[in-house]
Amino acid sequence: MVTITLNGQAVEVAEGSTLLEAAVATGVNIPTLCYLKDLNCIGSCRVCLVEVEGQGLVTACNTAAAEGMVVRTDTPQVAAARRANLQAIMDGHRALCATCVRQDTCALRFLSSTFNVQDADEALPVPEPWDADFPLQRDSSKCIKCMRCVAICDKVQHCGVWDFTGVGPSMRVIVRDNLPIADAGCALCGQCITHCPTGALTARDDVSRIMDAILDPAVETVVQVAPAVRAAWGEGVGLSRAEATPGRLAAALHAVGFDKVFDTDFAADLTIMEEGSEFVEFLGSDAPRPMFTSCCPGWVRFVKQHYPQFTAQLSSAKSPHQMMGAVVKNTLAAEADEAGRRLFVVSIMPCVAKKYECDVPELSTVVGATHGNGTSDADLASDAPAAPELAAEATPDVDAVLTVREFDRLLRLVGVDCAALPEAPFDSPLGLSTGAATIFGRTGGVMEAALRSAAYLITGENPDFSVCDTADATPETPWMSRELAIGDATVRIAVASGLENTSKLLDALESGEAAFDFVEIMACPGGCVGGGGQPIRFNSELAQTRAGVLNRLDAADKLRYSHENPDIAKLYADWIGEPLSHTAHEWLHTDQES
Ligand code: HC1
Ligand code: SF4
Repeated sequence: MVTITLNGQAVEVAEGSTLLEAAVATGVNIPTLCYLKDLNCIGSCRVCLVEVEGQGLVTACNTAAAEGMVVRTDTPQVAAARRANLQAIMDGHRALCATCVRQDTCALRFLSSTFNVQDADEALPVPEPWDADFPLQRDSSKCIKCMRCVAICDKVQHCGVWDFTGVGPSMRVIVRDNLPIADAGCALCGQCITHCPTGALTARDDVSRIMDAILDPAVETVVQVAPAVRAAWGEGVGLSRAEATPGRLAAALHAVGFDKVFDTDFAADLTIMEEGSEFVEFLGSDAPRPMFTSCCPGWVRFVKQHYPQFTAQLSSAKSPHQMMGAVVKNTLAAEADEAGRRLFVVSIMPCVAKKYECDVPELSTVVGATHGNGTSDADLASDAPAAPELAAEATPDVDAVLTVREFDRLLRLVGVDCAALPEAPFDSPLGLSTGAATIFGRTGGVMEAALRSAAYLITGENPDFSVCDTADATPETPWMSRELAIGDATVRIAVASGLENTSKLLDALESGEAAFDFVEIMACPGGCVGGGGQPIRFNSELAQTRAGVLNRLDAADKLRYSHENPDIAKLYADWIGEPLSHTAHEWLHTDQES
């Protein structure tokens, strides 16, 4: 330990601590813009200046606390120096706060108003060209060169999309090698967005498309909401965690004007039926190990771009929200058609990559090709109802995806008073789900849900697995692994989240240093609860808190096994037959190598 004097008080801090860490540990606030703990301690914004006796002004984020140091954070001189540095940053920033989607969560705006910084009186920077259709959007004129995106993308997500060029005032953040963003190896995890202090990085805004669909009488809007959304949506509309219940979420979706409100959790249960059955078949085969989960499009994009040798080992199951879209389009299209309406499926997701996933041509459904026209296949239950004729037509499973941030904005736009809403159920029959589905939203949840049902399929009994949680992954233990006895089989599983951790696991698999049967990967640290489309609170990592919400919902659920969801059983009886049937393959699986 070392002892320093901080604002007149003697303070003991761990050896090696920076002055910023010493201040945080003692409850003294020092403003920061570029600092990211352990990842980006470069002192480039110079907003964390403090005064050290004998040294003058130094940056707190990268100055080590030394025995006997006398430090002041609270003098007018320190404040004036911070203000001058903030003004210099603002002079190079195109501040369009009135229309910026980050206006409520922008660290620069907050500090600028606190420090009485003025709008730039110099020529504003001009935004560099950008692909307006790409799900990740960048406005270079709002970039303050803090390098947080470079650090998170390189050190946590292993993608290396961002780089910089030039030095001093001419330094610019760029896409590596000046590549078009679509060719730069971006997984679309969105972590650069949630760690950007300003509105320089955002997700493509699709709110207007959804408003147009809601207002069009010829369109029947069907919305679904991802597992991890229920743990975070209230953050952006001022609800406490106790107020932001799944029932109030369903009510809010109705209040926005969606015609049908379904739950992606239902489709997560369906995914377990398909992927769990696929895994049981896989276990009995000599296919190369391991089988990988496929529900995270950030991970799927990453493996295809960075480790294509593993692509063939992805589960063929579509992700739950795509399965939901396929089920909706196949089972409800005829009814909508009779009413002269066209179905439009919207997913509310904690995710930016889902905006890409819903546009993948292979993830579409040929409505009318199977049961929509009454031609049931052999494995369909014999008493299944024949649906009216429909012309066979390819349609995306999901028409549009909104992030949670966009959804919260939609609620504010429509003026929904969420706190006053009485709770409402999700619509039937695609709204009932189990606790196993709810934990999909956090790392380890898909694995646990799949094993709950795979074990039942193998032994005929419900197992009692402990939680597979990698929230505490460290550089030394980047993934969690277990060996589980299921019936006569020993199943070796591993779970990783974050793409740097994932690369370490893939490298170990490739070198033979590790061997597993089933591996769950989620691109975002902590899983979808930490997703790139979730609400932003500057310098707060909320994944673990949100995971706690999902774990509590699972523990409180009367149904905790996907195979016990009665509406899933009915969907199979009425439409699909059984897991891995011909219809299941047509609706719910995809060729990952195409
Ligand atoms: Fe996810 Fe999934 S859990 S991918 O993290 O498999 O986005 O929540 O919706 O589809 O169910 C995200 C979350 C989500 C899918 C499910
Ligand atoms: Fe999207 Fe979840 Fe994957 Fe992140 S972990 S990219 S939020 S699906």
